[in-house]
Amino acid sequence: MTKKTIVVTGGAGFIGSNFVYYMLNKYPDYRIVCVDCLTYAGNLSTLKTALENPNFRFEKLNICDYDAIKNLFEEEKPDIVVNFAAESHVDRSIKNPDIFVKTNISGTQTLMDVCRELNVPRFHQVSTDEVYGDLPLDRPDLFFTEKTPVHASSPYSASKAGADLLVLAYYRTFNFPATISRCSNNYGPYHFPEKLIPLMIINALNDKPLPVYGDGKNVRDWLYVEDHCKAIDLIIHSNKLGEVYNVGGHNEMANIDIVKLILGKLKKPESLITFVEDRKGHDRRYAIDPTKIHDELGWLPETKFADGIEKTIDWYLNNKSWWEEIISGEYKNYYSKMYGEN
Ligand code: TDX
Repeated sequence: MTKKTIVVTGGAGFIGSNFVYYMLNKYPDYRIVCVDCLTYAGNLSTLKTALENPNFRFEKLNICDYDAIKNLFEEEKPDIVVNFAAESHVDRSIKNPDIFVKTNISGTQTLMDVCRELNVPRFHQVSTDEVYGDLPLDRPDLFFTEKTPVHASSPYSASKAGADLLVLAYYRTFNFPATISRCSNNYGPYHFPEKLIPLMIINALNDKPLPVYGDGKNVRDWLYVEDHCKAIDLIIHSNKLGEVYNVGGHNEMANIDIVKLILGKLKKPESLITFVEDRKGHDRRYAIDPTKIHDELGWLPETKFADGIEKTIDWYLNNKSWWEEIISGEYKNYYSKMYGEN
């Protein structure tokens, strides 16, 4: 494999950091340049081991800052840019849509404009199945395919859909060499504690109530984060351009079943479950049809949920200092505003 320089934006976040480690391990000759502006969800301690690797560089930059990104790209001459940088929490987008539009849409546009200006040969946009809206619970035969119309429900998913449309428009108008992946819910190490799985693991460990929205019957299609990294690796090393790939695990589960499973694994009582007010506009079910990426690129999810959740719980048990530092900081204010308690 020829040596490449890959810029990973949002590489201090959950999926981005997993991708940084995946690539550093798999391609010891590659240079991985991480761009992250270290918002609340980006954490340098996540990249501690990567920072010791001479093939890794970290730059604290905002993807909306055209000049700074251009300077970096002029210096590094990336072969590939993979854009993970995004505001990603639906509940936060309901409270404050503004930053979602700025980072997710304008940030993507800025990155693509720099890439066009400097003729970067390849750009990949990491997107989400949420751009398709949701599916009804009583139609288990329905799945999102790449042909499903974009139909976002929350300010978060609308901002991701907006970015996707821009990427496809750049491909069509400027022949911009881009691809998009739309993944289902990821889980695994370094998942920020505001999201369902880490929040429930951490609250259970701390004997705190587990806040389940609505009736808990909403369904998500869970994918172990490493399988997602493998899919992106295949896409960016393929010669496909202008294509969208759905990435999902065919692993649908109701929220309440996940919560009960976590409690069972941690030997904590189900009395910790607390049903709380539903999320506004709460999507009912996400389910991905990953046939295209399987047929064209040979991707299949490898980690079974039973194994992935075990590994994830172990990771949170073995990395308490990582999440304890987060939940004792600014996150405390978010948590009490969101859930009305400390
Ligand atoms: O406290 C909670 N209680 C609860 O019942 C939280 C945080 C969530 N939930 C429910 C809402 C959802 O039905 O759990 C489900 C999963 O919620 P999140 O972890 O917030 O994920 P979701 O809204 O499904 O979006 C996630 O997957 C798609 C990511 O946050 C997105 O960034 C990604 O694009």
